[in-house]
Amino acid sequence: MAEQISVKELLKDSPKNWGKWGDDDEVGSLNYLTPAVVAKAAGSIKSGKTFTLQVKMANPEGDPVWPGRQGATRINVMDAGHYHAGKGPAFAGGAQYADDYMTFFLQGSTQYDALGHVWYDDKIWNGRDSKTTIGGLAFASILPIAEKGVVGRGILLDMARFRGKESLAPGETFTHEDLQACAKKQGCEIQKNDILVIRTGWIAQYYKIGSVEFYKDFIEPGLTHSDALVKWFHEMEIPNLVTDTIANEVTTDPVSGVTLPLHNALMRNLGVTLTEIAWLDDLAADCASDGQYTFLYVAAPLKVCNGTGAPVNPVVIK
Ligand code: UVW
Repeated sequence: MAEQISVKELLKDSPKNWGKWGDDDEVGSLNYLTPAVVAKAAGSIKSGKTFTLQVKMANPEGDPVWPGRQGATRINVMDAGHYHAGKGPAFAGGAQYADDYMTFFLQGSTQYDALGHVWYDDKIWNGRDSKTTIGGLAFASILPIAEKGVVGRGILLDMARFRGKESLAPGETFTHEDLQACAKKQGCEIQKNDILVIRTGWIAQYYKIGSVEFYKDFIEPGLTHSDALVKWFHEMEIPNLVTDTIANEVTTDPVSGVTLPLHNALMRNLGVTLTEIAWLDDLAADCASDGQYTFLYVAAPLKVCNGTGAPVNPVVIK
């Protein structure tokens, strides 16, 4: 059996944006979303129809997460039951209330990855030491992304519809050329600085077939690594990749055998922000019915200090 190639070897000629926005930059390719780019993107709004892209959290049907993580747990700590048991706090005037708390993986819902979330060769985004992640991300955490916010022109690339499928199959791959062909079929074109919103139909399958079937021989469909694809993302100055899969790319690259190489090629090296587990089915149905696949995309993950990522409920305005 051939020896497994390392991600370092695979990406040895891959472009990097380290230093491009200064050595202290923590938001990477979001820098492409300048005020001029945002103002132009607002011109994509035609009808004012809105869509939210987060999956439900603490869903009784379960939360789709990367294997090894758990979905959110929400627990009531105050409700009418407490008052009926004589344990609710007595407010002057008689007002009563319900309260709860939730525990969850920061990557356990629709979420932004911090640029320091994934690395190889002991270096994270912008060349910082991976030791800066110990005990909490001291550099390139989710906080700077949350403070900046993400606003730009989004383009839905409905790969599932393009291939005439309800969902792409486990391990099914596609390339940047397929994205361009999909856009063409949809009657639109991917432009420089576009936020790519890619629908595979995969996350909807979690709710449809149930978690046991969903996680069996787990391998997600998605983009697959090539030098040409990384070069294209670099030249197109893509700020953000949003998908309805848990990890934004095919789980294991079928050519190299490397797990999640695009996390490193795009996020660690180019500073492309990754948004995972997005709910795209309602948006996609609307785009198919009115033929408008471009829109204003607005998102801001939660301001979690030192976090490796944070939940987000992006809003699309068509
Ligand atoms: C992993 O961290 C494995 O994936 P994700 O970026 O989907 O959270």
